[in-house]
This record gives sequence, C-alpha cells and structure tokens, in this order.
Amino acid sequence: ATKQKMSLTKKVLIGMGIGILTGFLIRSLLADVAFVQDYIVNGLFYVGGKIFIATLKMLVVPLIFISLVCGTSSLKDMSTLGRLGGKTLAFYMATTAIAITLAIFMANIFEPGVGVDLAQATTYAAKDAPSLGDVIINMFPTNPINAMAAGNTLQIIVFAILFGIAISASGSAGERIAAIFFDLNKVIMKLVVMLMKIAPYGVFFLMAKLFSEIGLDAIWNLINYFLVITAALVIHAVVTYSAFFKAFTGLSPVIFFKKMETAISFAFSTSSSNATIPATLETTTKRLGVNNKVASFTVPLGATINMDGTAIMQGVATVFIAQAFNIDLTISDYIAVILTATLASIGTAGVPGVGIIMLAMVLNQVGLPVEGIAMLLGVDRLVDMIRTAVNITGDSVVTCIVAKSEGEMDIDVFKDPNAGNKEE
Ligand code: DAS
Repeated sequence: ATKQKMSLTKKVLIGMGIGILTGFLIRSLLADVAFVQDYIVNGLFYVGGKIFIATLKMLVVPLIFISLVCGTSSLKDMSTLGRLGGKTLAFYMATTAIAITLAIFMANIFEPGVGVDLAQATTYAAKDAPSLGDVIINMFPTNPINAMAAGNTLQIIVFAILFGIAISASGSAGERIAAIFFDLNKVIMKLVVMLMKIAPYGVFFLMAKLFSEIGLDAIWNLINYFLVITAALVIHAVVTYSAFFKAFTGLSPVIFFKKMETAISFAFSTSSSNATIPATLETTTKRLGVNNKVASFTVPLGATINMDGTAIMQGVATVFIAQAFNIDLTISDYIAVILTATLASIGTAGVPGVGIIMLAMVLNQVGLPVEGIAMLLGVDRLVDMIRTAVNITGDSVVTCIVAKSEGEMDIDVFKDPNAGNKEE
C-alpha cells in the first residue's frame, strides 16, 4: 500500500516535541558550551524561528485584505453582514465575559497570591487604557495603505468590508473585480499551504530556542499562579467551548478539537494570534468546512478583539496581585476588571506579550499596584503560549457557530477526517 503521507499536524506536533526536548537537553547539558550557545541556540535556532514567524506575518495583511474583500463582496446583501457582525460580536463578548468570570472565581477559591513574597515587585511602566471613543475612531483608517503598512488589523478589516460592499454594489465592474479577488484568494491560500510545509521546522526552532533558555525554575516560585491559570485555560477550552460548540452547532466538539491541532500548535509556538491567522483561516475553511465569506470576517476580527485566554490571565493576575498586596477587591472592582479587560482586548492586536501590557490598564482601573506585574513576567512567556492557543480556539468556535447559524458550514467537509490534507 502507498505509505500514508504523514499529516502536517503530526509533523508539527513532532517538531514541537523534539524542539522542547532539544531545548531541555541543551539547557541541562550544554549550557556553558560557547559554540552551542553562539552558533546553535543564538544562530540556527534564532534565525530559523525568526524566519518562520516572518513568513507567517508576511501573509497576514494580504490574506486579511484579499479574503475579506472576497468574502464581503459575495455576501448577498447588507443585512447579512449586519447579522453576521452582530452574532460574531455577541458570541465573542459572551465567551470573554465567561472566561474572565471563571478566572476571577478560581483565583478567589485557590488564592494563589496569598502569602507571596513581594521582593520581586519592582517598578513597571504602565500605559493608560484607550477610551471607547478612541477605540471606535481608530478603527477607521485615514489612509488604508498606511493601515496595511502598519499592520493595523482593525483598520484593514473596516476598509476591506467597505471595499467589498462597494464591489457588490458596482454591477459589471464589481463582478470583474470580484472575480479577480476570488482568484487572488485561491492563490494566497495556496501560498499559505506552501509556507505551512516549513512549519514543523519553524516550530522546532522556536521551541528549541525557548526551552534552551527558559527554565522551569521560573514556574516553581509562581507554581500556584501558573497552575490556577493553566487550569482555568483548560477548563474554559474543554468545558465552555465544547458546551458552546455542541449547543449551537449540534456537531461533535471532539472532531472540532482534532482538526484544530495544527492551528493550536501554531498559536502555542508563535504566541501570536495574528501570526496564526493563516493557519486559523486554512483550518476553519478547509478542515472545518466554514465558508470563506464568514471565516474571512470572523477569524481576523477574532485574532484582534477576541482573547479569552488573555482575559483569563488578567482575571487570575488581578486577583493574585490583590492577594499578594493584601488589598480587598469589591464587586464593583471586579465588574470594572471585566469591562476593562474586555475593552482593552478590543484595542490591541494579537501579538506576543500584549496581554501583559493590557493587564497594566486593568490594574490601573482598579487602583492596584502595577509593580505586581514584575512578579509575573518570569513565567509569562510560557503562559502566553497557552493563552494564545485558547484565544484562537475561541475565535474558531465562534466562527463555526456563526457559520452554522447562517447555513454557511459544509457538514460533509467537517465530518471528513482527511479534509484539508489532500493536495488540491
Ligand atoms: N499573545 C497574545 C495573542 O497573540 C495574547 C496575549 O499576549 O495575551 O493572542
């Protein structure tokens, strides 16, 4: 029988596993071998990982613009877009609110911050929260090319939607342009698949470099904090998402999670929702059967404004810092935390470490000392990987729910275990 081609997912998982192992071995056996540090860790691994991230980011702007113009121009009418947008925002906000409430609840039960040594609480420069008005005004690009050059995802989304609507209202001229964007979308998605072939190696380099530097000692002195966050992230992903997925699509969450493996491992190893957009878009359309007219809107939007994993980190971190500094939070403080964390996530893109920057805004809002963040930085690199994986999983769950409710999900593709693995 022809040797069954090992799926990309398997290769990526193997690349991740070997990378983590290699990192540990180098850290424990070769930490002081200059050659290894200079030419392997800071040479090969560093360069390889950076190139992998760059190839993913290179695709993000053209992919969002082309797929969203393509998707919006094929929407029948404006009311569809309004309905799509309304459902998407409602589910994104609902899952984030549940996430942060779960986090606050668990942090109050397990009290990870009680009795923590405040020695490491040094200074931390905090940025102030954008007002709702600013966030909404900043969504409209004054110069769309500049928005693309700056990678301002929300502005690209707004311009692409408006441009797509104009195409669908421009008669034959619009049809000709729409056909061009349809072809462009096929090409850019082919480019995504081509570049995903280097993923097993890219993921290996990222993990090997990270784990040859970061030790688990960073976790030990924050083990309670790390465990409470990880538990909340896993519960939210497995329980909340499975319940929502089953309740609103009627389909199997097990198949969903199985097909999400590649995108989840991309998010885990890049710690960037934005860089994972190509993988999330390819997974939701090719493997889960979501029509591009829905995914092209919900996936980039979700990568930017929907960060359930980040909200969970912020919920636990806020309670942890309050406990560490012996400050009691009132119910209205918690409500302020939930609102600020949700609002802060809208104004910031999905890039590594953005959650910590937003955490400072949340702490400021409730008058908690931002110095507390300095205590959490040591373990944040690892937490960022797990919470980013939850962020994009939440984006994909809502994408499927909205698509299914619009009749824009191909159930045969969803149920086909090999969907997306076949070379087109
Ligand atoms: N790394 C961010 C993301 O890409 C999440 C975070 O920093 O909290 O989703």
